[in-house]
Amino acid sequence: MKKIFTYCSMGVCLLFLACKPAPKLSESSLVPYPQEMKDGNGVFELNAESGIHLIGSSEQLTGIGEYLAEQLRPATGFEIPVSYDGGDIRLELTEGENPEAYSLVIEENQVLINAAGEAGLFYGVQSLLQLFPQEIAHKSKQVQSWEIPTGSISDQPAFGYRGAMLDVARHFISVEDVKHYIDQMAVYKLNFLHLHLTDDQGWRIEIKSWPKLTEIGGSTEVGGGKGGFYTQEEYKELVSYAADRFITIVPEVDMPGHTNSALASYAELNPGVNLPNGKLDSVNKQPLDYQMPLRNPQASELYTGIEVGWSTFAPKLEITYAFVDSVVREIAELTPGPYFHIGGDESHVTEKEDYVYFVERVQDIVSKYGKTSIGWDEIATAKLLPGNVAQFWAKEENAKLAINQGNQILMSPATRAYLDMQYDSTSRIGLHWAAYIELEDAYSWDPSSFSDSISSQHILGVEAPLWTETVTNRGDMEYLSFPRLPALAEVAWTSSDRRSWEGFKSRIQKHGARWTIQGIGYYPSPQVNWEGK
Ligand code: TNX
Repeated sequence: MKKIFTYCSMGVCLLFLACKPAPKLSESSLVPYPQEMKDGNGVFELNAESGIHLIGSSEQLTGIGEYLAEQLRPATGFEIPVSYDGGDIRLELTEGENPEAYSLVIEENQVLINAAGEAGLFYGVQSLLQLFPQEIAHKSKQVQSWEIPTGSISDQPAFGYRGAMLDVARHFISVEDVKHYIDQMAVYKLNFLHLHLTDDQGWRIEIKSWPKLTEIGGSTEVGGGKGGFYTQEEYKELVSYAADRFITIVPEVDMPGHTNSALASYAELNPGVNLPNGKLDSVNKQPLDYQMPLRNPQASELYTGIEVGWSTFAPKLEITYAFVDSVVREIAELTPGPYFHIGGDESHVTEKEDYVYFVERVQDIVSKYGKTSIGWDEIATAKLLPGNVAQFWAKEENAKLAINQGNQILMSPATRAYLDMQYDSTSRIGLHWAAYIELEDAYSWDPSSFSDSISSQHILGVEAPLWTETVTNRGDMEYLSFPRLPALAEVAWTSSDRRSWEGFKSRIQKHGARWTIQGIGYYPSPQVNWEGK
C-alpha cells in the first residue's frame, strides 16, 4: 500500500515537473545579469511559515526587511513576519569592502543574503524577488507554489553611478508618477535619479526667495498645458522615497541657456538695454543690475514650443549670481546627495567668454554649498573644479577636455542612452535627431570602449535621460523606458565580459509578463520573443 502511494506521488510529481520544470538558477532571467552564479539542484519554497530574519545592526535593516515582505505578501497571502528572532530568509550585514556588493545563497530550507552595506542587501533582495515566478507581482492573492532554484550568486556593480534622468520641465511629471518610476529603477539596481527641474518651458521647484519662478515659470509646459511644480515639501518627499530605495536624487537647474521660464518670471534677470563696455556704467561705477531704470529690462514671454538654444541668463550682471546663489542654496539644503547638476548645454546665444565665466562662478557657488557639480559636456570648455563631472551626451572633444583636466565622465551618449529617441520611424512618440534606438542599440555598447578618448578609469557611470518634449503621461514614459531602461541598467551594472545581446534578449522576454501584471505599458520590441504576447 505504502509503495503504491509512493509511486503515485512520484507520478504526480513527475507530471508536475513535466508541466513546469524548476528552472536552474543560471537559467533564471535576472536583469541586470550577476557577476557570478552557481547552480544547486533543488528548490526553496516560500510558504505560510516563512519569515524574514534580520541579522546586524543598522537602522535601515528593518526598512529593507519590510520592503521585501511588502513585495511578497500581496500575491502569496502569507504573513511574512520581519524580526530579529528567526525566519527562513536571512538578511545579514557582514564585514566587507564594497557596500554595493552582495551574496545570495539559496538552500532548500533557507535563503541567505549577505552584504557589507545596506545598499548591497537591497540589491540582493531585488535579485531574490526576480527569481520568484512572475505572478509574485500581483497585488492580490494567487493560489500557486512559490519556488525558486537553489544555488548561489555573488554580485557587484561595474559602475558606481547608475542613473536615470527625468525631464520634468518640458512636461511636468507628478510626484506619484516619479515615485512609480523610482520603484522600477530600484528593481533594476539603478542608484541615481537626476531630475531636470528647469528649462525654457517650465520651472518645477519652489524657491521661497524667488516665488514667481513657480507662480509664473511653472504655469505652463510644452503644448501649453497647465504645467505644475514641486513644493519644497514634495521635493523632500521624493528625496526620501528614493532614499528608501537606495536612490540618490540629483537636482538640475539648467543654465545659462534653457532659462526662459526664469527670464519670464523676473524682468530683472534679463539684460535689458545693452550699455556699452559691459559690466560697469562709466558714470556711476555701479554694476548694471543696480541700475534698473537704465537697463529697463523686460520679462520674456512664456514658451511652449520645443526649440532649443535661444535663451540665456545675463552672465555680466551681478543679479544673475545673487539669483543663482539663492536657488542653489535652497535646493542644496533639501538635497542630501553629493551632486548638483548645473546644466550648461546648448547655450548657443551666450558669448563663449561669458559662458566660461558663468560656469566657473556657478561651480564656485555649488561648491560653497557643499555640493559637487555635474554639467552637460559643454561645461568642460571652462576650468572645472577638481571632482566635478562632465556628462557626455554629444561631443567627444568636450569629454576629452574634461579628462585632460583630470575630471570624470558620466556616460549618456545620445545615440545609445537617450530614452526619448524613437525605436524606429514608426514609434508613436519620441524624437530622432541623434538616432533611432532599438533595444539592441540601447544594450549593445560598452561605456569603456564607446570612444577612444574615454576609458574605464575616467567613467563615473552611465545615465539614461528621458527628455519629455513628446512625453505627456505615464503611459508615454513607460513606452519609451521599457525595455530600454533595464537594458541600460545592465550596461551600468554588469561588466562587459559578462554581457551578451543574446543572453539579455532571452532574459528580458520574461520581464514583459511581469510588466503586464503591473500595468506597465512597455514597447514590445520585435527583436524579442515576449513571453505571453
Ligand atoms: C538635447 S541633451 C538637449 C535637450 C533636449 C534633447 C532632446 C541636452 C543636454 N540637451 O534640451 O530635450 O536634446 O532629445
